Amino acid sequence: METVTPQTFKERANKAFGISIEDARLSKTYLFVAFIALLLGGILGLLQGLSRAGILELPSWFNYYQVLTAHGVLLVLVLTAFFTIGYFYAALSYTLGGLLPIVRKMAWIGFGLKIVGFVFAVVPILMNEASVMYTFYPPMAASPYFYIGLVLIIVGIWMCAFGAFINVANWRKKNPGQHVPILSFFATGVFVLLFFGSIPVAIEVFIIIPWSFGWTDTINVMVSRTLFWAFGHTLVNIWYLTAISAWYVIVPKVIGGRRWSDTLTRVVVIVLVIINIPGGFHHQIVDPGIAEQVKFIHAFMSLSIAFPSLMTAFAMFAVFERTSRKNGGKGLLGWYKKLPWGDVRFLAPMIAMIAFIPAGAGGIVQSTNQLNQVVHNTLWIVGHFHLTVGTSVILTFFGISYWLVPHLSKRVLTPRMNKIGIIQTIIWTVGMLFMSGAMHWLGLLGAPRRTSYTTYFDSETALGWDPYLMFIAIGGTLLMIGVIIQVYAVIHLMFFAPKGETEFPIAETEDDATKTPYWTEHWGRWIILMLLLVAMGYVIPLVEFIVNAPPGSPPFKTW
Ligand code: HEM
Ligand SMILES: [Cu+2]
Repeated sequence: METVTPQTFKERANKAFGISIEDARLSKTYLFVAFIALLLGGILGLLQGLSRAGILELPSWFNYYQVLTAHGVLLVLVLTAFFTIGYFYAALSYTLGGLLPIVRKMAWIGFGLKIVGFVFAVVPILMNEASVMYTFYPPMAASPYFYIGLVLIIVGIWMCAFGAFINVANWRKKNPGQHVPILSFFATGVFVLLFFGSIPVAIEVFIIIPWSFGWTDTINVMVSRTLFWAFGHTLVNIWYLTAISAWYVIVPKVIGGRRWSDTLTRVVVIVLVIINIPGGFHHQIVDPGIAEQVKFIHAFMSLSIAFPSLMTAFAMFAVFERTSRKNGGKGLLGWYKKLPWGDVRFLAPMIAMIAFIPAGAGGIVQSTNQLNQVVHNTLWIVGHFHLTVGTSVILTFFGISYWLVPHLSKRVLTPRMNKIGIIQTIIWTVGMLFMSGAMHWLGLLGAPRRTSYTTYFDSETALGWDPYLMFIAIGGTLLMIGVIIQVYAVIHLMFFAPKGETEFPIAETEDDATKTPYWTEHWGRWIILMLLLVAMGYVIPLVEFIVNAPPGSPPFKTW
């Protein structure tokens, strides 16, 4: 138990000298791994794009499905998890006056577990023993070591989640009656979702491991898929919550403005945490054995996410307009000229927000039963998530990296690096427009996802896809250039940029802001509500899958 005086001293020290060296090292290491994953995943993405366009033939020892599995694991698991943890741990350290030593230790143990788990998962992929994609749906069965790796990754993430809870709880005890600083509030929401959302996938993996070893004969396929998406869908909203934390808190500061309503911001976090998990069946709209009513509940819950999203859109544009007018912006729309378009810390998240408009609209399309039949398992879906996670989320992360990395490494963002960042953002945007646009269109033309290049015996329909597949190759090439520039920027800002202080940009609320009610801090309540909704969404279908179980399936190696 620390006494009060050294803590306040530490807090003051943090303000004066920035983040402590040890906390900075932790976050920097997490971010470094995230961007190496981007580099490797990007190379694999380009290989896929070229191979699907029929331009490149992959060797038999590293086939399309190995590449696809590794691309998915590296980008949606490694990159996002490591970035999220690196970013929020920096935020916890900065806003709560430093990490507790025990918390720092937990985050390092979590780091080690995740890296060891990753090695366990990747080796079977490289040996062609785990070409099951990142969704690893049974009855496809990988080498058991692949799943053991996943368990280690999950436990590693739990270490970080509990570390965050301990740090926040400690701060609250020392600051009774006060609101947790807003970024730490976001972090709490994210780690609550990470912890509860990964319980179902942990259960799934524990069912799969004995089956993949051959100790149990069969597996209940529907239970596995359902447990997977209870997690997978939550993961999506964890990225989303991480991205909007920067939109609400960082972007207003970067443009020289104030935050939108603190109450509204906290309500958005709470609502997302409560309503997110029971939406998973929108990934299983065409799956059999799920009552229509249950699918309807999930469709309703997924569409409800649109509500906080619209609140976010409203809040952001209000901040933009208000700040620009303060700086002399005139007319109905003329104020947009007063925004700092030449500042990569603004441009990248701004394009991310704009991309979220078509991305969210596509999501609403897919959650609709009839339209889902049209796009299910086509390249449309791939186009959709390259817009959501591959643009909205990732561009926000890129934008964060231009101040967070120099902040952590006590260096500065030079005008030259800023310009490189602007170029990177534009290349990424154009590349994604090509690639994701073509994918959406190809999906409507019936081109399947997760399928290596084939002309289906020169079928006319399949040959008709060829010109659009070229756009995937062109877009993919641009994106690869973008990846290289981005990784260069991060390495430069981490190790080579000129020394100096870089601020951690956190916007204040308006001076005349009304006081946020204290009930927003009652996390216990929100978690109980969340669990009630999870029960509403999942108890009936899971009981039905188990009570009326179809014959289970033995493991299959389909590749
Ligand atoms: C250089 C940039 C990138 C390129 C060229 C690229 C390209 C591709 C291609 C061609 C596919 C396979 C389509 C299929 O056969 O189904 C794919 C799948 C995928 N990509 Fe990317 N991508 C890139 C970046 C990203 C990023 C940044 C993310 C996420 C953060 C991402 C996440 C995914 C996921 C989750 C899949 C699906 C894997 C699966 O179906 O199992 N990609 N990508
Ligand atoms: Cu989802």
